[in-house]
Amino acid sequence: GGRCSVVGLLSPGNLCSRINNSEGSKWQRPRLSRKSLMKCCLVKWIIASTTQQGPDSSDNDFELSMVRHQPEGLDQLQAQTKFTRKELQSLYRGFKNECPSGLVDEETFKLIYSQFFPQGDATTYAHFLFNAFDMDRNGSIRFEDFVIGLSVLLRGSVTEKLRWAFNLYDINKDGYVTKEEMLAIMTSIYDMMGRYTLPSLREDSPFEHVEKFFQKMDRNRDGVVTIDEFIETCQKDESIMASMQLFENVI
Ligand SMILES: [Ca+2]
Ligand SMILES: [Ca+2]
Repeated sequence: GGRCSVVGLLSPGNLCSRINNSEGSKWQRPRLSRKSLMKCCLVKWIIASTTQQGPDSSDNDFELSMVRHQPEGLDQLQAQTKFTRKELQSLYRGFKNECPSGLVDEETFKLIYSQFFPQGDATTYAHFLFNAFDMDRNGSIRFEDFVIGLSVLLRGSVTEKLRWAFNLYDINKDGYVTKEEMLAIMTSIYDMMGRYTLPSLREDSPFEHVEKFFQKMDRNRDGVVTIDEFIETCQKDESIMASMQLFENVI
């Protein structure tokens, strides 16, 4: 099917295969494959658009007439991301197809996620996710920012991913994650996944989850979680890390 296999991805085994936790040994670079790329909704969204194209479509004309924002040179993007040149090219091709203006807006994110998660309400989650990608907060995401974000999420180190997650959780981007912010993100993910959430997750409400996380993460008990607290706690606590994985499975 064309849907994200949320349930399969949520299993803790998925996490363990990616992180070698013995004696805090180093993050191992995952094997890169098209299959792993295609687990990502955003990637599926743009790749699908190019494969649906008819054989008679004229790419050259399309590029000349429609593309207003060229990427900053593939060389530079290749250096900034962990994508190959070929991957960047196909991502760009799909991106141009879906977004001829060269920019993605929040509405598009909402459409993408409501397509992948039709059983729930993806509106709020799409809003938060969009804001995490939209670094300069101008309401649109350029191709460059889009692939740099994807590169971190799909192929970044654990620390890079956690930094990205922190940025997602820090809704007002003030450098601190409050319990309310964490609850808002978790609730939005639960809302989006609807009835396809794992039974074990359904039993715990988002509120209970957040309470547990927050107790562990707010090490100095000042009511907010900093990036250092976040990263340290996540890296030391396997169960938190597994739960943090939740967000990674809905991108
Ligand atoms: Ca905040
Ligand atoms: Ca704190």
